[in-house]
Amino acid sequence: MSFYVTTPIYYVNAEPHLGHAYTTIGADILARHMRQRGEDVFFLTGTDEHGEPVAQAAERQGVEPRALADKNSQRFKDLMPRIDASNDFFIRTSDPEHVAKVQEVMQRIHDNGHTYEGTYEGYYCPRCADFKTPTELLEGNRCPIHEIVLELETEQNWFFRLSTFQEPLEKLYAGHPDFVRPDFRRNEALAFIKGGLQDVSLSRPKLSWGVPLPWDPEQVMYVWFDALLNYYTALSYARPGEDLTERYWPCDVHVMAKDILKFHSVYWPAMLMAAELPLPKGLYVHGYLLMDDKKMSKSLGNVLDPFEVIDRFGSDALRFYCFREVSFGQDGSISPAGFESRYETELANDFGNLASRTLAMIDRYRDGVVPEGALDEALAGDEGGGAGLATLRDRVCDLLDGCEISRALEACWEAVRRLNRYVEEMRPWDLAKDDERAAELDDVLFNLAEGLRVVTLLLHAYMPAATDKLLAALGEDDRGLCEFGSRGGGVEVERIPALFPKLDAPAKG
Ligand code: ME8
Repeated sequence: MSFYVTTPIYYVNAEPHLGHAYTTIGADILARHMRQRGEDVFFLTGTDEHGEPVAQAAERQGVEPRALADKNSQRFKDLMPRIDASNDFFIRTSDPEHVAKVQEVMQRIHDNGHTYEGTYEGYYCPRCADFKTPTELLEGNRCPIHEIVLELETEQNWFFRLSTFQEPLEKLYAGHPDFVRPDFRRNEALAFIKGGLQDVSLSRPKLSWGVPLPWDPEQVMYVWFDALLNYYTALSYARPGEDLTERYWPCDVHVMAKDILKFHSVYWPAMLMAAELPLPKGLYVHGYLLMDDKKMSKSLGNVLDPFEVIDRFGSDALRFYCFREVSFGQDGSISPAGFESRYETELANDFGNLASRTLAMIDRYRDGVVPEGALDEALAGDEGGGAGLATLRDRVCDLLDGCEISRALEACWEAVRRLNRYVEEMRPWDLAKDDERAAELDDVLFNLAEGLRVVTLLLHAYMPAATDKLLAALGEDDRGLCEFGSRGGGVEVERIPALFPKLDAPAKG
């Protein structure tokens, strides 16, 4: 089966920060996991380059919008291999193929009678590229997200008849309870729809940095219409000479934070209905990474540079930390000190030690060959916290089917801890002293190697680099997911240096 997952396309008005890395890593974990399940995966990310946020940032810096877009888009592109994102394509909305396809779809929406010309008056936030309703504004007509003072703007432009999609959207939500996850975000989206939908402006007359309306080239498309369509247009040109639309559309899941929920849960399905295109199967809306209790954002300036974090902790640790510390779906605070603490206690101690002691004991007691043994019923079973290894794979798959990335990671971590407890309980170092108990030692080492292999395969989507090393050391070439007990003994393993070596200098903060 095919599985198509996307991230938002990021604005190129500034460099990437950890918030962008977070969503991208989340989507990457889903993509990698589904590939391990044998699905035909397409994972898309990219940059949103048109419209006011970029035009204004370029003006402030005294450069052309295209120059700023080229520079920052490249920073986002460079980020992808650094965070081990396995995206199948990187779309730029300045790609001529994207522009042409957007014009084609918008012309269809126009031809289908869903547009008209009118006058708009409202408070416009150039950073959000969005008009705000008076109730959304902070005191002093300030943007609720960027906290900047907004101007009242009046302009002549084209409108999209969003109001006529109120009923179809309500029907969509009634018929697809999973369209927006988690549930509380679905309720927010539905409340917005039920509150009454207003038509929205579809073009901007004063801007030149954008996609011209095919039927009125004096106006450029409101950036959100151009941006949302990236999820659809990318498939038509991601592979030269091949159109992937049939193969992957409709999308399985669009991943994003709650700041852009309205666009994805209301505008986007309405646009697709207007263009008579199939709707995505669902959205997953996560919370914000906070620094000092505020949303990490370039306009507030409280950002962590992902490149610096990776230089210090490595990509695996970043990928792990984000989804351990901040439960996917909720807001959560992160800090350099928090990174350090989880690195030491969970990566170096829990997982790193389990790996090194398992490999070391097989090396020392059995010359580096996993012995044959019998599966330990207690380790396999679900009693004592529901962390049984026999059901681990299915539980993780079910959770990741619902994009529950943190809960699936927690299930794996329970298994890591359970395996560590198993070592403490079984005391293989004592068994090794007694030749009469050689068969018991075989069983323990067999179960440890097998448990570690199964959990490491599940963690591979989260920490691809470290798990690759460990799986190679465990003599496992395949990356497909396995059941506990599916591999017998007789496999050679080798000791490797610490997967998560001690950090040198302490982090500040
Ligand atoms: O909104 N915590 O682009 P953008 C978690 N171009 N995620 C965060 C975050 C934080 N503190 N800060 C940013 C746009 N993100 C549009 C999208 S899509 C058709 C167009 C992530 O550069 C999160 O995924 O402002 C959020 O939704 C996205 O970056 C916004 O990126």
